[in-house]
Amino acid sequence: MDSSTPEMPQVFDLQSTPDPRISSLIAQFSHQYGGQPSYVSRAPGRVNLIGEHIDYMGYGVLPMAIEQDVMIAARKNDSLIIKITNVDQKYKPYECSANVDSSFIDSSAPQWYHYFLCGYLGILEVLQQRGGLQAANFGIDIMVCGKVPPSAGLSSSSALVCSSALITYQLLSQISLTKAEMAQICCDCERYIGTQGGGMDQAISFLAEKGYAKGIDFDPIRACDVILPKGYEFVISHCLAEINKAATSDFNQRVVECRLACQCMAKQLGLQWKGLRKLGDLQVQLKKTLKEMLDLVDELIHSNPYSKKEILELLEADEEQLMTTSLSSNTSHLTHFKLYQRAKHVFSEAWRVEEFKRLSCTPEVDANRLGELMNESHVSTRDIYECSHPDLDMLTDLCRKNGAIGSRLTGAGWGGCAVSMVPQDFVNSFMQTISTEFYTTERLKGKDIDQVFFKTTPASGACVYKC
Ligand code: ADP
Ligand code: NG1
Ligand code: MG
Repeated sequence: MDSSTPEMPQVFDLQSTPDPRISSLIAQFSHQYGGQPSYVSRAPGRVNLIGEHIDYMGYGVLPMAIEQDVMIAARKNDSLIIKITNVDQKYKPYECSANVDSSFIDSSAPQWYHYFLCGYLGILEVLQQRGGLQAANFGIDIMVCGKVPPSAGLSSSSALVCSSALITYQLLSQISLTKAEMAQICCDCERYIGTQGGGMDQAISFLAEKGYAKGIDFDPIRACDVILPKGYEFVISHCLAEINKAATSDFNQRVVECRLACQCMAKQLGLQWKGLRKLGDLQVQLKKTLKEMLDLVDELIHSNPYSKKEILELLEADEEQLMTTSLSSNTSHLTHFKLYQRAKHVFSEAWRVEEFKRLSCTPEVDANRLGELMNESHVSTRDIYECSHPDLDMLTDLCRKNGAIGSRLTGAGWGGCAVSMVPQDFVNSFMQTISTEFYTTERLKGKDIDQVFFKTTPASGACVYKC
């Protein structure tokens, strides 16, 4: 791997960058496998400041990487077997042939090691397509150490997938891939787990830079720096409800509802609807502004849920066709779809991202307005996208009442974390009050408060350490 340009994931020499956590991971690896790893990869989780559930519709988002990451220590073995272990005993060890394919990942019953296999397969397939690799003639010893709170909207899944792809890439090292290419590969291969995400998490995990939030755009994936207002802190608070997005159909249901909204609008406008899957692409074809798209939703879509029968009639399609053009295996059973509400959220949220980016680069930035946009985003995800959780709503309310100028759910939702924008002068009293009022012993159930409630600043992107 060539790490000589900023476009490539960086490789550091561990001798010159000692780190106690890496040393501990290496020691545990050596104990498990009887020898040192060749490399350790690290990929961060992220907090999304604004732009929720719009990446998969082609719209830009505004995340920053967090300090918490997933590290993987690895070396090749000559057994043709991948041995996967985790420093956390709750994730049981697993072994499989190095010659697996994506059908091996059972999306109806996702397991933790499937996320590793997603990243591994993403790279293996690229090597098969571009590097002429026929079959794996190697095995790999793996040990994972993750610090991103899992199932909490901080992207622990993608940190694991990206770290896996990066270590596989480094170990097999046959072709050169840029950070943006790695991000796209990881966006595609994480879908093997079943969720049809849009690429935000993988993009920020690779393209993050210390000190900067990033405006991320898609098709192709690219990132630009976003300056955050001075005098404010971003605080992450976990409402302590966890949800694994691959284990339920909620996430894909939202993706499918947006896709159907796009296709039903396109059909009524006489466009070729079958190839259209993203509201962002529909907007480009129509050459309209986001405000005009919001009006178009009022004109073309009714606010009652659509039955599957009504959609089939509108699209002049049969069930089989709808399966290939629009649905996923875990949404084929659904009988009703909320097209109006989902499309309204997507266009309005895309507009809020644009507004947030525009305002944050003005010289006299109006931080209160940025906070308002975050609050409006929360209301939209809660009320019309219906992806919040009562505890998360209560927590964001509490944050606003105690000094946050903006507070919203971050990540997919249905539980997980809020991100709040808090004036620096109030942040200590804010942290104190939320600790006492929300993080009671009964709620924490033995969890360490520092791992679920913390200030964050933009961290750096994925990299590799040579052992
Ligand atoms: P998130 O919002 O954190 O991305 P997801 O539901 O997408 O939540 O993914 C959570 C899943 O990722 C977990 O159920 C687990 O399978 C996997 N995972 C996350 N962190 C780790 C870890 N440290 N070790 C093993 N698996 C992990
Ligand atoms: P989390 O909560 O990290 O699993 C998911 C998607 C993102 C994005 C957000 C909502 C994946 C891998 N991640 O994030 O692409 O759609 O929800 O904005 O599917
Ligand atoms: Mg995830």
